[in-house]
Amino acid sequence: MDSDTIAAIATAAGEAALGIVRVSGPRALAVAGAVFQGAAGCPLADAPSHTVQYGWVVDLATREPVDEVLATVMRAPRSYTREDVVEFSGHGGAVAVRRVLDAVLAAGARPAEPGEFTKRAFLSGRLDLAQAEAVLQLIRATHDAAHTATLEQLRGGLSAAIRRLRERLLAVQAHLEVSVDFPGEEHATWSSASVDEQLRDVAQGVDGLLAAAARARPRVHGAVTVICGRPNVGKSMLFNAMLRRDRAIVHPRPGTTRDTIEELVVLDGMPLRLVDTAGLTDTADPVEQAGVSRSHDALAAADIALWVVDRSAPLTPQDAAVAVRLRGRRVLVALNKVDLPPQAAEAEIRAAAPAAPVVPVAARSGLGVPELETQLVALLRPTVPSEPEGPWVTSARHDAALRRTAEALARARAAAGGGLSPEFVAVEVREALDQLGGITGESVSDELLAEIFSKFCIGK
Ligand SMILES: Nc1nc2c(ncn2[C@@H]2O[C@H](COP(=O)(O)OP(=O)(O)O)[C@@H](O)[C@H]2O)c(=O)[nH]1
Ligand SMILES: [Mg+2]
Repeated sequence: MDSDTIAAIATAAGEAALGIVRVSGPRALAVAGAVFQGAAGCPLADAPSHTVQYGWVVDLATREPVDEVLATVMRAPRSYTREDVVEFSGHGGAVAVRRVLDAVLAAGARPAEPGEFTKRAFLSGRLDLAQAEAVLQLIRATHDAAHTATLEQLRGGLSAAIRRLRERLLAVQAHLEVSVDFPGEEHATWSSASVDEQLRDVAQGVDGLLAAAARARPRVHGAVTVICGRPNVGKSMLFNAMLRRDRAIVHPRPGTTRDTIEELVVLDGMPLRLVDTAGLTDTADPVEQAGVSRSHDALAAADIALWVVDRSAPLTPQDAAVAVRLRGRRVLVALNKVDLPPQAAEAEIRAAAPAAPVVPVAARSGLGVPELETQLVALLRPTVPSEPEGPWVTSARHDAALRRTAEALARARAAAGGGLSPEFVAVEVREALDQLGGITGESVSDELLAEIFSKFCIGK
């Protein structure tokens, strides 16, 4: 393990009451102590663990004051990294906290890499990999459900479920390996039926986690809400109205929106991945055509379609074609441009999307948009669980690893059922174990670790 002493600013940049510089490593107390002048005169190196000392950070060379701070001392192994840690809480803002960091670096610490504190927490065994990743997700959580799910992961909920599955597989593995090592010996005879039964149990556990993840997806990552309709009905203007800012280009010329644009909005605690799309139309323009094809893809993945219809113009065959596309999907109709004299017959629109509620709006002024949002949430709320029914798998990496586990287990069961010798079953069980171990970090490459932790911010 790396024995450098590292330091970084742990708080966000910008004007703030406090700024925290974190120092971790075998020399943390010496390094931080070299630039700390305690008001009580007690050197940091003598401070008991888990105490706070008031004083000043001073320039190493000149002893000029740098900032007024509280120094928190946490001695190994009772710290985030399980190393000696000192945290200076000083003033926030652009200068003070940076100057404290500079002082600490001058005293011999090295700047931490992104995620290095959490990486050390993982390497020292304080957190497993799923928990370490939860730290990153927790920092990035944009709404309560994401926070709840990642907090559960940080507390080890997912890790415990994975560990239980691994333990059962390890028992199967041991059984198979004995059979491989001592073929034909009495104690080594293996029953493919019993192996299959145990593998089936584990596979059911894996499937259960995947199913819970699929159910939780809209709650944690946002329900995919695709704004669709023919060109020029005001999709982009409605998108902007719902975001309360000018995100997408709005223009009277049809075909302005070429690509899909996605933003997260949180309505009454419900996260939505709001997608603005190119108008659904037949077009000869290859670029617009590519946009239309993306719109179709977005629609295919939608939890709900927000169909925008321009009430100020008669319905067109293009509108009818969109309605056909939306058949069988969950739809909410935004009857737009109600600030203009009506042209489209509402009965015709209701007939085109019989099950869909219709909300009149004027995207331009924002009229009706809150009602539209209330309807949207009312339609989505019953479809997504409000509480986790077990650990929620929230990361794409974990989801992929679970899928590969399920595949390996299916191959293992096929081998066992097909009368193959235990070696063949064992290879697949080993693969399943590796995939599960990749989630919690028992079996991960250094490259993968580097990649995971590089996504962290500096100071975490
Ligand atoms: N009067 C009025 N015009 C609107 C409204 N919403 C959109 N528009 C206009 O309709 C045109 C097309 O809007 P845009 O959002 O680009 O449509 P999109 O092609 O469906 O994305 C623009 O000129 C907008 O100013 C509305 O509620 N009232
Ligand atoms: Mg548009």
